[in-house]
Amino acid sequence: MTYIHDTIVKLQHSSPAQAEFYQAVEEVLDSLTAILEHAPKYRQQAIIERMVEPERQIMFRVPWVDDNGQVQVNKGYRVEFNSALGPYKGGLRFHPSVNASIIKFLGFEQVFKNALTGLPIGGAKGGANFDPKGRSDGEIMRFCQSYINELYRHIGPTTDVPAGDIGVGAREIGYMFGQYKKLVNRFDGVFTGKSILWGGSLGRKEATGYGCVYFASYMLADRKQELAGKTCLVSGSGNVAIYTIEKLHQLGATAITCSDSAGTLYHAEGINLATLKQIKEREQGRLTSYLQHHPEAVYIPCSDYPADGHAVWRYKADLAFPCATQNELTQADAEALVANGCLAVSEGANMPSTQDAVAIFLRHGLAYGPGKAANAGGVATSQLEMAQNASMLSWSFQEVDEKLQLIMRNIYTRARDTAAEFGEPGNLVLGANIAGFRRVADAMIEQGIV
Ligand code: NDP
Ligand code: 2IT
Repeated sequence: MTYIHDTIVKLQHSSPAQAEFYQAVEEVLDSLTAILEHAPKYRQQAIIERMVEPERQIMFRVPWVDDNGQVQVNKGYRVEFNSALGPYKGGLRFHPSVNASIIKFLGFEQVFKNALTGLPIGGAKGGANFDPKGRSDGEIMRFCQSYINELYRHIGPTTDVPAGDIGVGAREIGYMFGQYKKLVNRFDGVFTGKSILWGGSLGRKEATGYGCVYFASYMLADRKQELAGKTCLVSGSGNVAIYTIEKLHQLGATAITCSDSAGTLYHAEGINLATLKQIKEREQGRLTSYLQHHPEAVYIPCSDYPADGHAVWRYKADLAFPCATQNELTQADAEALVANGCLAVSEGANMPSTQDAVAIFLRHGLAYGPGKAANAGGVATSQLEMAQNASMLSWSFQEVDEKLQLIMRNIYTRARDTAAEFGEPGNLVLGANIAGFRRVADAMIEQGIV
């Protein structure tokens, strides 16, 4: 469709050198051909042109002093993408690879993901090119405080509500909330992923990983399959990976791999979650220390990865859960998964599979849950945290988990039924993109040209 092609070309001129952002936009726009042809109102209202341009982008200097007294300077971002459905909502990523392209791709995905949950939340993303690895607690605190010294004026419980993402967990949320409260002199529910001690929700920490596994179980159920007894490949070893593994094990499946940015761990009898949590949640250590506890496991450093992909995806298993980062599953990895008889892929991470890899999953009829559907349990539970804060109540773990399961089931059926409605049954990429788009686009039309 030339309209879509022209939109991408214009974007490449107006926002140069943003490869990840173009990748995310292209995937969504490719799915929209059918709906754009059937409903001319979206073109007449320039909905696509408006959707690919963030409502507001904030970029700022983040100066701080390290433990040696040296002044460090990082670049901070918050991209407030779309507020048609509710306050801007989305995580913050602290990682050295962060740049405008990465934050924009994440913010763009977040708009459709949040719409798909059916909850009243707009889309945003932020972060900084700060590398927390090897930094002391004091350095992390000073960085978070400096970051908020600028961001505080742009956020608020009904304006923009940040949360965690890569490199941002409960500790960082605590330091950022503390500085925000100091500056505005209000105890607002302005972040999600807060500590349970002061306004966090039970179940938020587990929600993305648990939700991603629930999503897989719904995809499997429609194929008369179940999780119990399945072997699973998981990448990453952070928040999403750990709680994906936990739920897999609870439901009778076995995760045999995990990874970090230095290498991959393979443990044939199943990853020992207690050891993994000890290393990653308490010691902030590396996966190599797992071998001290379980010498029979195998560790593959990145230097030994195949040239065309990632070691994790080369093991034989029934299911795959990419839970680390974008573009971590290549075409060659997808071919290896298919050759090894993989049945389903459920994405805990955002855009972990390259476009070529996705095409292979769809061509071979795998059950494929794209990140904006399969990992939406995290942001959905963030919205449950906002609801608890607004009502000054707190719900039990079981209550939150039941709501999470219902939301994930609704996301799955919405994506599945929309795919069927548009003539591509089983294509959850198309179904998720159209279902998310329709909700945001119709809200934008009702709210006029703003
Ligand atoms: P964490 O920081 O807790 O963990 C990230 C994990 O991925 C770590 O194991 C990290 O290894 C690994 N990783 C990060 N970057 C790279 C890289 N460039 N190459 C290889 N490995 C890498 O983050 P989360 O678990 O929260 O996030 C993981 C993914 O899930 C991200 O794509 C995020 O956007 C997505 N997501 C997160 C949600 C949440 O609620 N937290 C919600 C929805 C999606 P190392 O420790 O060595 O850096
Ligand atoms: O990518 C994501 O959905 C997140 N990092 C969670 C966002 C949130 O607001 O909980």
